[in-house]
Amino acid sequence: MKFHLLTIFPNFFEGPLNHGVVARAAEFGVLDLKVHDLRTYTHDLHRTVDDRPFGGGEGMLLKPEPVFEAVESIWPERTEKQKVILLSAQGRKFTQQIARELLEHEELLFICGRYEGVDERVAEHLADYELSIGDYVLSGGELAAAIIVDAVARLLPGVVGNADSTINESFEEEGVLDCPQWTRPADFRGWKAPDVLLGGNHAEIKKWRKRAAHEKTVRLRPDLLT
Ligand code: 9D3
Repeated sequence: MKFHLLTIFPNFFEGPLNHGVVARAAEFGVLDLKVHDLRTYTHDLHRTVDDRPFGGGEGMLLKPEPVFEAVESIWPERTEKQKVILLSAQGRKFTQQIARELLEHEELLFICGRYEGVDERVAEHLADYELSIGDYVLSGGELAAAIIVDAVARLLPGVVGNADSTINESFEEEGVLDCPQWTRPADFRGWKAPDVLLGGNHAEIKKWRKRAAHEKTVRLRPDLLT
């Protein structure tokens, strides 16, 4: 699978995407990541990518021309398997279900918004998806894009050790959180791991975990239960 990241901060992704699962996917050749500097697609001396909003208002917007030109230059003949994703604070909220849907495409191009936003013609006439990662204010789309790349890349076959370890995950089939877990030592500063988990009664353990997962979901994520 191939991911393109279009940004005014091309160095931004050196940290988040060069570690762990995403880096391994790239090494194994199941993932190809390309970062593109939006300013490459400007023509003026100052390499201008932003301008003021019509009708007035705070701040600046990303201009449409460099964004359209970048996408048309990266994909001179765009096909059905190539999808453009605009990251914006107004987007549909990214979920595990959308991660699974994105996995079906061959190539994804992420447009990282900056400033107060992006000219609406990018959302209307260029992007296939307009996504947000949640209801909080970021300073741009780069972190959001890195998060979505991570969530999709780890689902690629052969990545997490990925025969079936990503098939039954929280939020997806079950609608409850993972059960709480403990490791050694069994007694840490007087806080003990539950006895049932230390014994070998697997039927009891299974029952206990199901109950513990449900209780934790009620406490922290009642919205998942409905
Ligand atoms: C006037 C209100 N604006 C600033 C407080 C709205 C606004 C503009 C631009 C809010 C955020 C941004 C920049 N954010 C993104 O580009 C962004 C984002 C986000 O802020 N939250 C969650 N997901 C995303 S994806 C891209």
